Amino acid sequence: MNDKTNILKAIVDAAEHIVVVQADNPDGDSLGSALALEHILSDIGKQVTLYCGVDMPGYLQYLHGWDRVQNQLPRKFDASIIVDASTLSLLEKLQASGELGWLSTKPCAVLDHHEKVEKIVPFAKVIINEYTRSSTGELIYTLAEEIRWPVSAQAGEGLMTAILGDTQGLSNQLASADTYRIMGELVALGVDRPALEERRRELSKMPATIYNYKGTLLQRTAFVDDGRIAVITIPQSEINTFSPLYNPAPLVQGDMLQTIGVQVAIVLKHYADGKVTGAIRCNPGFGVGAELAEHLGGGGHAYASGFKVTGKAYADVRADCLSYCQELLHTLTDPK
Ligand SMILES: [Mn+2]
Repeated sequence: MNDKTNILKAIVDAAEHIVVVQADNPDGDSLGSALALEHILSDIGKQVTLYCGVDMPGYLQYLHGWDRVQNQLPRKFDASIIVDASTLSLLEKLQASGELGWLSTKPCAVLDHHEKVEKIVPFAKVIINEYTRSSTGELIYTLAEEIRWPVSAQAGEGLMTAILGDTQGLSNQLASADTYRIMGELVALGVDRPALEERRRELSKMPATIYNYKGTLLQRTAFVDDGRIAVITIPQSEINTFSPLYNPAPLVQGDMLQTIGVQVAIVLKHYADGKVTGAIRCNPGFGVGAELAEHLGGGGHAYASGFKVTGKAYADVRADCLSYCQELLHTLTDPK
């Protein structure tokens, strides 16, 4: 075992009660990793509490145990493990509640796979951040192998979910040969991927009213800049009727990006109080999302970003968004 793995093992060995912390942006990797650690550490006799400052998103609620994640630290614990984030900027909920200070007084290990990290958690005793790993779940599997922590099928289900989440079902560049090896071993452990997939699909099914509404949105899509940008606006009345049932942007953005020629898909929401929000998604090679969102006071990643504007006329926001998006796309295609 290398030094870092030894420190992780020592932190776990010395603790009776361990808190597994997910940052303020939970996803399949962080929740799957947290649930896997809960099983792995329970199986070696530890008490485990799962913490996340924000609620688990609905699309993850097919994972058994998601409802054990709580949004407060327990009164007493001996150590913590932060999964899938090494930056303080994603632990704002703990900062706001004053609990971060509390966390910092106990031994803390960070398990992550993000390449560029700013504001690194300063109080961690050990940070194991391997950016060659597809996911934190994959990292945890290799650590369990090294330390010889047994991995049950239940733990394996969390790890598989973590890997599939970050690799988009083993389809993106993050999936390495070792990722496939580990997936094979998880199947050998008894993890039933088809059953997992079926539970996920069952949970993400839409009501018939939403199915029909999706048709309306597709009809209303505007294609601008020679079809490079697809844009839809959702007014307050539709937000009231449909948003409680299903989030409209992810309902159509995949189809918008699957339209020939489309480089950027934008879903605007126009609220009655004048607020305008935008969800931006881009196709590979056209990652203007972060810059476009920043121009409008928002932020995010190259391929997925968002913004919120208040105090400006909707028509002006839409025009500004589309013209700046065109400018960014044209800079990409005609480099100066
Ligand atoms: Mn991840």
